[in-house]
Amino acid sequence: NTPRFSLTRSLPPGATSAALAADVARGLSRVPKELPPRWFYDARGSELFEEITGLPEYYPTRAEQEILTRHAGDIARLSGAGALVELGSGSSVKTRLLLDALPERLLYVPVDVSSSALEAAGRALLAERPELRVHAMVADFLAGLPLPASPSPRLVAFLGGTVGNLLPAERARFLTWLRTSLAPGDALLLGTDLVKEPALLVAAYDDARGVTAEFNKNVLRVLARELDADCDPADFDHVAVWDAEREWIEMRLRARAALSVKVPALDASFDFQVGEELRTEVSAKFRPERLRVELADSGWRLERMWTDTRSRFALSLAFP
Ligand code: AVJ
Repeated sequence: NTPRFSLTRSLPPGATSAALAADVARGLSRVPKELPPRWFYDARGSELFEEITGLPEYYPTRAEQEILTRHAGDIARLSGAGALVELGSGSSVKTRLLLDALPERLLYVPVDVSSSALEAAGRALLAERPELRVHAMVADFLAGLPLPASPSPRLVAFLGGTVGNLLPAERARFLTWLRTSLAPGDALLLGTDLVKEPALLVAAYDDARGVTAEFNKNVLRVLARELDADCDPADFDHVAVWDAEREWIEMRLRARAALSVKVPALDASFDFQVGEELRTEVSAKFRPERLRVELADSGWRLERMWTDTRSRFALSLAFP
């Protein structure tokens, strides 16, 4: 009688704040300053992101949902999956659309850096689905964790466009690593946001209600709590810019005045000039043709690519 819910941490306790300390030491001493986006997602950051997905300006979640609503049946049939591994477990609505199309007796393996998000989502799904088993994993999958053992064939879903948080070279490495981690017959379902009019892209990352600004500034709260850093969100402005050449959105935090962020945990302090920016996220947007090439270059065999009716977002099903 195996339990229907389990949660595994792939990282020893303390590893997370050590990784954060290392990222801060490296990222805040370089020019321009940068931090990886994974540090947004503590409990509050995960909640803010959920709120973002419902904003009128933030179209990716709805566009991807539209594709899943139409094609979850095709995805289930083409993959033949008996297990669903979800990287960055994200929004429960999308998970439900996939689960509804897959066999009822299924192992669901959500992998996320936020244990609070995993607990809440996992337990809610179990209550609705008597045949489901959930094996949640707290892990930074972008760091190349070993994928948990699970029945084959498995469908690995990496939704929301999060693959766009990786820089091109990291993305190529990640896609290659993921392919070599899978067995023949397994499948990847990859969500990617598409290039579109810059005004629409910028609005999606700089919403009128300021929820994205709060989400961006949340990383400062994480630094204050985890490393005792003396940074005040009120000292920074939220910035979202479209880099037309590299075709990605950047989120940044811009110092409103010259200031110094002391980080006792590192026995260091980091100076900001007035107007100096800290890059907190890259969110790449894709062209379907370019995406085909990237998948092929990392060894994937693309089975299908679907887009929503307004061609804002793409879902690709590929085999290793
Ligand atoms: C969860 C990484 C897909 O890049 O659009 C939302 C995160 N950042 N608003 C994205 C995010 C700002 C989101 N991903």
